[in-house]
Amino acid sequence: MRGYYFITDAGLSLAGIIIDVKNAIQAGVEVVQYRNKTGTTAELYNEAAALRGLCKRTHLLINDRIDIALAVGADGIHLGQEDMPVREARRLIGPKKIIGLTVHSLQEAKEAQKQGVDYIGVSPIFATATKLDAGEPAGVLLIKKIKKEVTLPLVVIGGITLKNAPQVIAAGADAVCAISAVITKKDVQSEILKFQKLFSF
Ligand code: 3NM
Repeated sequence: MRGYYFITDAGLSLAGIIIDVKNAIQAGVEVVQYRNKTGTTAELYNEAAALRGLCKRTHLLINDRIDIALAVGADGIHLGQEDMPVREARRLIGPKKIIGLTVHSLQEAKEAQKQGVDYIGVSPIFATATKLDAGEPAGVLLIKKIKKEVTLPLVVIGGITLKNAPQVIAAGADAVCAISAVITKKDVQSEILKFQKLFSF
């Protein structure tokens, strides 16, 4: 898992999530995560099914909702600490699917590795207005600490911009997610490509 990691956000998007995802695929992202915390199950299913149709060679992950992931044949799920326990998620989704887990500390990162997740999300690195309950920013030090002791790919999130991305990559991030820094811009594809360049694509 490397480069820019895309997460949908219908509330912040200028163009809508379908157009955003098309742009992200054009920019060569490896992963699209469908995240919708407010929609009905029917809306989630319909949107996720549409994204499945678009993400042919791009991994489609679903935030939190294992039922939606199974229903649309997604490539995996992304869980938070308050979501389904990893061992149950693994049992439901099967051994071949991707499971990502958000962690906020070195302890949680080590625990995630023991539980057999495929990558971890480290968050929030900087202050963010996109997720109101994100908690206190951890700073780049947490990335460095986790990188030393955990071998899983690290996806970092929370207040990432083109300006601060070089320091998070230098600290050990394998992938970066920046939501507001990208989808509030007119040309989403070119913004993502600027992030991709930081990984020397
Ligand atoms: N999860 P932006 S922060 C979806 O801390 C999400 O777990 C977070 O948006 C966490 O790039 C976040 O605009 C939003 O700061 C990140």
